[in-house]
Amino acid sequence: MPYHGVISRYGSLMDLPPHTHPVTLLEGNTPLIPVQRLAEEMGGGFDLYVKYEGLNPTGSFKDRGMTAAVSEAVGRGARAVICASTGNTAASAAAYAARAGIRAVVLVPEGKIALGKLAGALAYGAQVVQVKGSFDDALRLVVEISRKHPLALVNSINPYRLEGQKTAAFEICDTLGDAPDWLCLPVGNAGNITAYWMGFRRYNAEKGTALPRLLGVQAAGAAPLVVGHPVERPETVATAIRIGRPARGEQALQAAQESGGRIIAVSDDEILAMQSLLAQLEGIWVEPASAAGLAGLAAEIRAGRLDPRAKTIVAVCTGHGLKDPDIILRRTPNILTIPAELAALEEAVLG
Ligand code: AN7
Repeated sequence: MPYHGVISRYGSLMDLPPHTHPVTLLEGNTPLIPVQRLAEEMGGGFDLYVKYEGLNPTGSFKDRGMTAAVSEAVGRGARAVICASTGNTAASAAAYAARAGIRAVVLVPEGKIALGKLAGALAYGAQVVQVKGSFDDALRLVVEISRKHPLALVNSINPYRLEGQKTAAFEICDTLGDAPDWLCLPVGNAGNITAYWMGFRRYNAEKGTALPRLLGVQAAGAAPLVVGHPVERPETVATAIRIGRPARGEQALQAAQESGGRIIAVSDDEILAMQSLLAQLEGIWVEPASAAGLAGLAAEIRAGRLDPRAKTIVAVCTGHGLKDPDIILRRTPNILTIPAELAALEEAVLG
């Protein structure tokens, strides 16, 4: 059967109102890639998979939630959507608004958004507004303006975003035949971990699949759910999750706890080391934030905190490496340049 996106595939398990008018870019249906060399590198003894969400139409998992939020908004006659974003939500909202023929306004923290995301939002024709402040400031502003004016808010405060994003849990269960023992993923505004837990619980109720333990991973400089209070000046190389006041923080903590899992923090160095390891060992290039789930898993294993009965582990890699090319180029200062001569090439390659 031809594939028509997550609403078409899983709509019967999504709580969307009857007026919903599907707007899709055929998002979802992303690969669950076995990464056994990486598993061995971490110590082995389990099957490890990457749910590669960077292969969605705009390069991140946000497209699953955006198809749902924009479809609902368009169905009730919205002519414009608005969001605050560290980048990926902005690009996704811009693309789905374009697809629907409506306007998109995106607020981003000035100077703190990766190049591929900013370029994406502009390419899809959104009005991009930079805020002198953090993502948290931008979110406060879009909540305020959307209360006063007919601008449909498509941040993950919007419940339909979670309805869309929970389909990734369905796909994982459908591919594996059951839920994994652990699911590891990055946590920023905490919508995605909340949505996954909704999805796994729904499949558990509908189909009797198991419930995984959730390992949510924040960046150490932006870890409000680990330190237990909002972080006023979040800072991390993983700009996607540079968030100090997560909108769904309480639900995320509850999901982690209910699942028998936890939310932890890893350093920027651990995130960047994992980004390189995944790319160079498995050929999967993800943006820094997307390596946080795996970096957290590696840290738990090193500390001897991983339940040895865990046999199947899925790490969600939320965004494509192409979103943030700068981070790689900045870490690679000297690329060899040679004259266009065979002798020079031989010298360079063969030593
Ligand atoms: C690659 O785009 O918040 O915990 O505004 O882009 O559901 O927020 C992005 C978040 C993980 C965290 N990985 O997900 C935004 C935004 C990537 C991301 C997250 C984000 P949530």
